[in-house]
Amino acid sequence: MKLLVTGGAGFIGSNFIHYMMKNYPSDTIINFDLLTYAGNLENLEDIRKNPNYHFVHGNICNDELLDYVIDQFAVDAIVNFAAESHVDRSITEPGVFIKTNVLGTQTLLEVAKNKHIHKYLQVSTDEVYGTLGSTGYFKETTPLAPNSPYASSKASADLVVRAYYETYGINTNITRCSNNYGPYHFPEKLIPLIITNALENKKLPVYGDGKNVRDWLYVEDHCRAIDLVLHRGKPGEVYNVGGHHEMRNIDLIELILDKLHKPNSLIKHVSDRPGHDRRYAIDPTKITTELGWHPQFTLEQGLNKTIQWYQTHMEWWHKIKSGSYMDYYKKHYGSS
Ligand code: NAD
Ligand code: TDX
Repeated sequence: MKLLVTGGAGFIGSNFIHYMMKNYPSDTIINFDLLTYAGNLENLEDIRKNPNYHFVHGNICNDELLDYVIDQFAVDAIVNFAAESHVDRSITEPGVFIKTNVLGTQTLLEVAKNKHIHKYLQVSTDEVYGTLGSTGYFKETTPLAPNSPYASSKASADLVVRAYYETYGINTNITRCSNNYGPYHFPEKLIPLIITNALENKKLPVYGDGKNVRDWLYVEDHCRAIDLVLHRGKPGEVYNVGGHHEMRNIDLIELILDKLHKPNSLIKHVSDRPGHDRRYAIDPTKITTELGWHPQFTLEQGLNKTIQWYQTHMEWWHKIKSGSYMDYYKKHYGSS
């Protein structure tokens, strides 16, 4: 397969490229990425020289460049990870989320249509469903009810994907996964933020009462789900991905502190995120029964691996946290 992976220099995209290069060594992978603040080629340093891996610096809104790349490499499938992905940034700067996540997706679909791409896979999120109360699960049939500008941009993109399947018959799939964590996770997100701040004995900002629930999945389990959908997903179908690993933020933070032998006194409750979704939880029955997907890592195992990765890759995150990220951090959290 000749696979165009957009957003491959980010967290999940780079894990996916590693996963694919390991499991399908004769496939060709073209990583197409704009290298925004979240894109980092160091995530792929070890495979940089692999002859089956290619990097193209570009914007998914640039149809001419996409046309050129697809012809040049005879691409037959696209997996779209490229996105603005941080909810908090979408609250202060929603415009770029609409441009990249909605217009970028439509541009990719248009190119996929014109170039007769065999499969287009949109990597979406459970956030498109909005929030749950204390019971219930998101199913593929749950109505879309996004609450943040980020979630609304992803939901909009999903609807454009649907329209390209229904109208033009493109072979599309959408995966909607719960919160990922693991290596190369940008430290603006909760788990890497908590681990790295705790390692530096810095305060750990908890939004509101900390009782919001997220359903955590180790990134490699997500990559395996995408692989299955890419190869065996039924045209036009949506697949929810999640491993039933729900936890309240505050409990998760205390668990991480315990593993790091750091005191709970580092926790600092701060103002809540506007429109903060209370609970996410995925029902993965469809991908489990149709495609045989099961998570391989428990939250305990995944967290241990992740903590160990951040402990042994200090240089990777020190570099990020000493750059323009610190300007964002101070603006968002104040100087503490
Ligand atoms: P990320 O922010 O770590 O990476 C995004 C990547 O996209 C970066 O490499 C960035 O440079 C690139 N990019 C941004 N704008 C671009 C553009 N216009 N053109 C080309 N490249 C561009 O994100 P992530 O956490 O790896 O998420 C990847 C995808 O998975 C996103 O679509 C996100 O919505 C989805 N998702 C994420 C999670 C999660 O928990 N992180 C869960 C479910 C779904
Ligand atoms: O400093 C913080 N304090 C805090 O309490 C941060 C950054 C987050 N939180 C809370 C907000 C959420 O309830 O932790 C939870 C997780 O927050 P994020 O890591 O920002 O993730 P979330 O908003 O749930 O969205 C993530 O999962 C779905 C990804 O960022 C999205 O890209 C993905 O679609």
